[in-house]
Parts: sequence; structure tokens; C-alpha cells
Amino acid sequence: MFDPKAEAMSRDERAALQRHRLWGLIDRLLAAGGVQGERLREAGVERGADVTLADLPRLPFTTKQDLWDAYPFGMLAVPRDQIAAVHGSSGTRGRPTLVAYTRADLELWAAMCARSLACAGAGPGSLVHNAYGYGLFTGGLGIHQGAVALGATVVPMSGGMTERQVRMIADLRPDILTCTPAYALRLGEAAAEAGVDVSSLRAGVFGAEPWSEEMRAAIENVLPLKAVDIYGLSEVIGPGVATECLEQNGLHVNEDHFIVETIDPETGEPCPEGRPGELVFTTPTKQALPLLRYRTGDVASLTHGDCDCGRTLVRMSKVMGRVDDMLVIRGVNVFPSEVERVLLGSGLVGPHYQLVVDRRGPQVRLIVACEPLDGGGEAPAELARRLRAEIGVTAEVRALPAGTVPRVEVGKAVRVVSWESGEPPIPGLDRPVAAG
Ligand code: DLL
Repeated sequence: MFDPKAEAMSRDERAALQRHRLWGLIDRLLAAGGVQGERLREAGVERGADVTLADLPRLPFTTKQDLWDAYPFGMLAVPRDQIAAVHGSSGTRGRPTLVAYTRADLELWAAMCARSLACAGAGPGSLVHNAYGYGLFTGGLGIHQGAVALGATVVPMSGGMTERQVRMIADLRPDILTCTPAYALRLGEAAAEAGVDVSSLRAGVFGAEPWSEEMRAAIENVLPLKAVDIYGLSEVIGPGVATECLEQNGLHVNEDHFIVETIDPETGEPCPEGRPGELVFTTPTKQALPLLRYRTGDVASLTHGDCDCGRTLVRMSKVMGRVDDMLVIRGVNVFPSEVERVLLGSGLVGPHYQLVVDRRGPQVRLIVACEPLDGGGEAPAELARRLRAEIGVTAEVRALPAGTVPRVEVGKAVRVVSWESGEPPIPGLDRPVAAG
């Protein structure tokens, strides 16, 4: 439930709370004697009370590499027998990242996910259809525990078996849907195909992958709900780090537990308010795996200022993408989400698309696979023109028949695939463009 004491306190009150909690974190890191404690000592920090919030930008960073180096349990700040659960990310980009929780961490996580659900208007008595994957991935169990903590009823669907999901929505009449945005779209289409009534849905809490405003419009077009964005990452806690409220104007960061900064990814220097930079989080209240200035690789901007919902928490923009997902096509930097914005905003294509980075020749080419609503025609040429005009990127736009761009039923959407050699990653991609 909305907790005004925590979510609507004045900025001064919150800063005092953060400073106090930061001291505790630094003392715990120094006592734990791991890599973070060592770096603090090297930076001349001997105790928490030595630092203020204003000193934070001068403290050492922590990175994913640190977690990999310490895999699996080397960065724990508590004895192993106090770990109640482990989770992690699948490591589609290479190695898995493992994180650990004490009982207190699990309670904190549930409270944060309860806040997120409440942000979307859920409360005791709500019925939450949870189609995030259950398992090591934090989406399923995180939202599950949040729904329980909120006093709601949770339906633990996990991902996949779309027909059954749609039937359950029709039968149980949930008011809240939780899943990735790409899967929300899939569920909406499947419901329409099956002619099933999903009118009970009021809000959707969608995250775990980047999605644009245009994707939001596409989802709200196929499902009768308000789509809000939830952000989080396993290392920081999982989902529940930040969520939009029904005003849909930025994600409230739960900064009483996750102190957020944005930095220039090249220099590491702080970004001014409003300018996109790499998100960096410090977790002053986590026990098992507390992190000081963790570099997320995610790019977004921050805005202070109160929201009409009453929350005073700093707001982050939608995530534009990851620093390491940025494509460089003939010298032009582009995030996949920018291409998504142009495609979906055009009204010429359906919402499913995939970007194929063709690395077979001496020069990298970007091929955009999409499903024009008119089956081909002028859409590819027009989209190539708009991509060039609006984001400066040269791309070949390929029209594929409706239903042939790969859909993801379980896990995160795969927006970018690489074509190194041999057969194209999407069948039919190498056939001549229909038109345009
Ligand atoms: O994806 C946690 C989560 C689950 C968040 C369910 C929201 C809902 P990881 O698997 O560790 O954790 O992946 C974290 O996913 O660093 C971002 O790059 C991306 N990500 C998560 N939420 C969003 C979002 C979960 N709302 C990584 N928008 C993060 C854009 C997101 N990217």
C-alpha cells in the first residue's frame, strides 16, 4: 500500500535517513573485509561517520565483474548459513550473475515489490496474474512475494503456455497483470485471437526489458489496462527498485533503500539532473550482498520534483537501453529502443520486430525485420527513410509475413540478433524485399 511516511517524506528528511543508512553500510562493508571494504580503505574511509551523501560520487564503484570474480559467494557480507535464498540472472550475455538474500533481505524485497504493485493501484483483495518466470530469475518469485505482502491474491502462472494463461485470465478475472512487456503484447493478441474476455484487467506492471512509449501504446491497444513500468536488477534486489504510478510519468525510485546516481559512462563523473547517464545504485539496507555504487550499465535520466500521486521519491525515465546494447552502425550510435520508437510510432507495422546485425561483410549492416500491416507495399522504404531522418541510422527494412518475426513466450524479448555467417537468423530474411 502507498506508505506516505516512507514514500512522501520531504527531501531533507529522506537525505538524513539515507546518510544514516549509508554510514551503517560503510561500517558493514569495512567489517566484512571484502573487495568493497578494501577499496573504501584505499580511498581513505575508515568508518561510516566519515562520509556524507555529498561524498558518495567520490567513493569507489562496484561492477558486475566484481560479482563474477567472487562467484558464487565471495562477496557475502554475512556468513553463508544466514543466506535464505539465492537468485540470479540467466546470463544471456555470458556468465550468470548470482545474488543472495538473508531473511531480512527477502522481507525488504517483498515490501518493495508490494510498493510497486500498489503504485499500479493494486491493494489487498487484488488478484495478480503473475506471468513472470519463476526460478532463479527474480521476476516471478519477487512479484509473488510482493503480492502476498500486499495482501493480494497471486496466481503463479510463470511464463509460457499462452492459451492456458488467457483462459485463466478469463476465468479468474484478475485486475493486475505482471509480465514482460513483450509477453503482455503476446497475451493481448492471443486473447483477441481466442475471443476471450479480459476486461477485468485494470493495470499491468511490466518490466525486465527496455520498452518504449510506443510499445506502451501498442499494449494498451490490445489489453484494457494501464501499462506501468517496473525496473530492477538481481544485483540490487530484483524487481521493485523503481516503478511508475498510474500517472505514468517516470519511475519512482525507492531511494530510501536504493540510493541512485547517474554518471557519464565514459568518465564516471555525475550527470546533471535530466541528462541520461548510467544508473548507479547503493543499497544501504541490504544484508547479504550490500553494494556500494553498483554500475548497472543501464541508461536513464533522473528528475526530482513531486508527482501528482503524492510520492516525493526521485523519478527515473524509462531505461533507454544498456551501455553494452548500444549498436554502432556506420559510426552512428543507436539503442534498439530508439528503433522501436520509430517502428511502432509509424503505425505502418505490427509491434513485433527484431534487429539483425549483419556482420558477414567488411561493414556492419543493420537489418530491421518487421511485419508491415499492409503486408509489404511502401512500408519498408518509408521506415528506412524515417530511421535515417529521425535517428540518423541507415538500415535495411525487411517486410516479413505477419506472425513470422520470432515471439518470446518465456523470458526476456530478444531484440537484437547477430548474423555472423551461414543461414540468416530469421528464415526468409535473405529473400528479396517485397517492395520499397
Ligand atoms: O530483470 C528484474 C526484474 C524482473 C525487473 C521483473 C522488472 C520486472 P535481471 O534479470 O537481473 O533482473 O535483469 C536486469 O534488465 O539491468 C536492465 O538492463 C533490464 N531491465 C529490468 N527492468 C527494466 C525496465 C530483472 N523496466 C536488467 N526497463 C537491468 C528496461 C529493464 N530495462
